[in-house]
Amino acid sequence: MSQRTLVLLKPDAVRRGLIGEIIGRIERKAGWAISALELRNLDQDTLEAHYGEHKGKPFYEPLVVFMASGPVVALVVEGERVIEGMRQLAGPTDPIAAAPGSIRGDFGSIVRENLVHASDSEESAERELKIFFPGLV
Ligand code: RTP
Ligand code: MG
Repeated sequence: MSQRTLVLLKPDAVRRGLIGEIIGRIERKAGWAISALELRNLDQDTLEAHYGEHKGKPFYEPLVVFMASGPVVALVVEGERVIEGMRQLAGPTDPIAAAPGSIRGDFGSIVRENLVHASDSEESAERELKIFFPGLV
């Protein structure tokens, strides 16, 4: 089942020079392809639309400040079961709980600065892709 998902390399990943490392892992996955890619700074409206589900939670404000602290790389990745697969590649939200071999498990230790975002369901992917790549057909 071919799907599309939104991946963000968060500002910590860009600052730490991990763009190539992370994109390399995505590229090496058989049957997946990157179909859009852009380095950009996220404005408040985009962040509110993207992380609106977390508004009101204690981590929301610092999360938005962090996500606006530098450029992110936004990617569309498509391929076989890519939504579930990208979540597996990223690992759980808390990098200390993430297994070595996953992106968060290999490179992270802080819950907020956990390197990557990946859509968590088909509905989220559809919603998020419209926010970041509205021209996508
Ligand atoms: P994401 O949406 O970024 O792919 O991450 P996720 O699904 O694994 O985690 P989610 O619950 O959606 O949380 C979104 C992001 O908020 C930050 N966070 N900080 N307790 C905390 O300080 C806390 N909890 C979450 C993380 O950057 C998380 O990825
Ligand atoms: Mg999430």
